[in-house]
Amino acid sequence: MPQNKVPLIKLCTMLSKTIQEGLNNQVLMEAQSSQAYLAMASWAEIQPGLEGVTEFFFRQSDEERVHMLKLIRFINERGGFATVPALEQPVVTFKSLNYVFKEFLAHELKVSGSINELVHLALAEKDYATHNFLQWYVTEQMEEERTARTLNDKLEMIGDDRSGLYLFDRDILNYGGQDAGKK
Ligand code: OFO
Repeated sequence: MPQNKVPLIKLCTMLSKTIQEGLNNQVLMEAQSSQAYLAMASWAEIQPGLEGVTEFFFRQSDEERVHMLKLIRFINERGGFATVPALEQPVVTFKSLNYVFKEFLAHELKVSGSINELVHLALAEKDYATHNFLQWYVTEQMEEERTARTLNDKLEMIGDDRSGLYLFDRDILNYGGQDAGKK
C-alpha cells in the first residue's frame, strides 16, 4: 500500500468479541433508557401541574443518551465497532405518577444488573481497561438507584395529599438529572 494511504479498517482490536458484544448490549440498554424516560417526560408534560417531573425526565433522558455515547466512543476507541441499535417503542402512557416512579426504579435496577454482569465479564476476560471504564457506570447506577428509591419513598409518604404532590413536583429537580450533558 502506498505510504500516504491510511487503511480503512483498524487491523487490531483490544476488545474481545464477548466484551464487544456485552458493551454493544449496554449501548442498547442506555438507548432504551433514554427512550423510556423521554416517554415518561412526554406523558408528564400533558398532565396538569407536573412541570418539575416533566423536566426531571427530560433531563434523565438526556443523561441516558450521554451514557450511551460514552460507551460508543469507548468501544470504537478500543478498536471495536459500536453498532447503533434499533429501538422498540417504550411504554407511553401511565396509570398514575406513582406507577411512573415505580417503573423508573425497576428500570434502574435492571440497568444496574446489566452493568454488574458486564463488570463480571470484564474480569473473567482479564480486560482491565474495560473493567476500569465500567467503574464510572457502577457509581452512576448507585446514585440513580438512590434517587429513584428516595423519590418512591416520598411519593409513598405523600399518598393522595395534593399539597404534598405540589411540593414534590416543585422540589424534584434537587434529585438527579441535573448532570445531563456534562459527561
Ligand atoms: Fe445509564 O444511568 Fe441509569 O440507567
